[in-house]
Amino acid sequence: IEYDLLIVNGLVVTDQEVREVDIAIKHDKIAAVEARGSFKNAKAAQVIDADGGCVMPGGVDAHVHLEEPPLFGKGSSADTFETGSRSAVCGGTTSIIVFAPQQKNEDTLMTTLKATHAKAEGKCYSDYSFHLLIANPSENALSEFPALREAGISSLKIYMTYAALQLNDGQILDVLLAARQHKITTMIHAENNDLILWMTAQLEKRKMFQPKYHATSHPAMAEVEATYRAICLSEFIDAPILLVHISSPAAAKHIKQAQDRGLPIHAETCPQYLFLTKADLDKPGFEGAKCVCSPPPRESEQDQEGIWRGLEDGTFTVLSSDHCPFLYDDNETGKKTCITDEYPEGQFKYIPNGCPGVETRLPLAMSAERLPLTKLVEVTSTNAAKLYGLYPRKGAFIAGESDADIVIWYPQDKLQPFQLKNEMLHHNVDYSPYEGKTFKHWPRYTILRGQVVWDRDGGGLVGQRGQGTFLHRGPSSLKGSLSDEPWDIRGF
Ligand code: DUC
Ligand code: ZN
Ligand code: ZN
Ligand code: ZN
Repeated sequence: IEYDLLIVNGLVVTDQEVREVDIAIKHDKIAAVEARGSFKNAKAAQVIDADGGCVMPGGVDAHVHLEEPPLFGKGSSADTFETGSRSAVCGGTTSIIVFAPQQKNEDTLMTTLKATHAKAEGKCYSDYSFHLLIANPSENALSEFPALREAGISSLKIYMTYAALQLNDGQILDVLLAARQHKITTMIHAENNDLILWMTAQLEKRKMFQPKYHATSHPAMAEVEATYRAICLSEFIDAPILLVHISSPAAAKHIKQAQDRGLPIHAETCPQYLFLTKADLDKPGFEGAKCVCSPPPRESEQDQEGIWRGLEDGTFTVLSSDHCPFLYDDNETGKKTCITDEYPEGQFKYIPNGCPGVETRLPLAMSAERLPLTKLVEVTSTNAAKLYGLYPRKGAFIAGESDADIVIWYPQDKLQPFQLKNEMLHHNVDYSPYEGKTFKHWPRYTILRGQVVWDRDGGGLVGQRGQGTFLHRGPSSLKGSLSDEPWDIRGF
C-alpha cells in the first residue's frame, strides 16, 4: 500500500488558490497534491470521490469556551471538551483553541494549565490547544511565561471588562510587556466596563430589564473606546495583539487605521456579527436571551455589511465562533435563574453572555456564498493557524508538512438546502441562535489526521472520543513586535 487515503475529483481550495487536483494521504499527513488522475494507478487503502465538491483544510476555531466556571453572568459552560469538540468536527472544524481560565484569586498559570489539560485529555474528538486566560497578572503569574512557552502555549486572553476578569490599564501594560518578551500573542476583549455598568444602571432605573436591553447596555461606543485604548497600549509597548470578537464597523475602522500604519494589530470577528442583529434580542418573552452575547449583535444590516467588508479587505485576520455555550433552560426545576417573580421577563444583566456556534461557523460562512473561497479558507483556518503558531501543520495542504485535516463539502446542488434544527447539532446546548436559518452547505466529510471523523451520509459522527490530541504551539508567524530590541524605558 502506497497511500492510506486518496481524495480524488475535488475542487481543492487553500488560502492561495482553487485547483482541480487530487490529494494523497499517508499516515496522518498530506503526502502529495497532484494533477487530476495522478494517483490512478497508486495503491491506496481507501479512496474518497469528492465528486466535484470543495476540499479544504479543516477549520481552525481559535475562540472556544468549554468547561468554564460562571464568568459572564449566571451559568457555567454547557459544553465539555467532549461535547464541544464533537460539535466542532461535525461542522468541519478539526482544531480548536480553548480558554484555560485563571481565577482572580489564583497566583499561578501553570496550575490552571495543568487543570485544563486534565479536563481535555482523552476526551476530544478534534485536536486542541489552550489560550491562557489571565485574570490576575501577578509577578508570579508573569514569571511563568517562559514555562508556558515550553509547554506549547503562545497566546493569552485578557479582559477590559467583567468584574471577575477585568484588568486595569497598568495590568494590561504589565501583560503586554511580558508577552512581548516571550513572543506571546495577547488577545484582548475590548469594551469599556464603566460605560456598560453606567448604562445598565440607567436602564434599570427606567425599569428596562428585558433581554433586548443587553444590547443597549453594551453600545458600540464602549467597544470603540476600548479598542482604540488597546491599540494605544499595544503601540506603546510595541507588542502584537489580537482584538477578539469585533462587532462594530466603527471599531474596525480604528483597527484598519492602525494596520495601515504598520502596527501588529490583528482582529477577529464572529458569525453572530454577520448573521444576527439587535432585533434578534427582541423576541417575545425570554427568547431574546438566546442571542445575548458580548459584544452584542449590532443595530442593522449596515453593521453586518461593514463587518463583511472588514473580512474582505483583510481588517479581520480570523473568523472564529466565540462558542460560549449556556443552557436556555438553565434549571432542572424549569425555573430560570435569570427569571424571578419580581422580574418575570428576567434581568438582562444576569443572562450569561455567549452563544454556541462551533459547529455552525463554517457552514454559515459557506452558505452565505459571499466570500471568495480562498478568503474563506484564509479567515477560518489558515490565518488562525499562522497567528497561533500552528502553521503549516494546520491550515494548509503542504506535502510532508501539513496534517491531513480536511473538510469535504457537498458538490454544488447535491445538498438540498435545509432549515437548521437544534437536534441536528452535536453540542450539549438546548438551542442554536441560527435555528430556522437556511443552510445551503454542510460538510459531507471531516477528516482528522487522515481518519474520517464525520461522514454525513454514512454513520454521521464516526470519530472516537480521545482521537484529538493536544497541539504544542510555537510563536505566531504573523506580524509581531516591530523591533527585536528589548523594550526600554529610555526609548521614551
Ligand atoms: N467574551 C467572550 O470572549 N466570550 C463570551 C463572553 C465574552 O464576553
Ligand atoms: Zn499507513
Ligand atoms: Zn470576550
Ligand atoms: Zn469568547
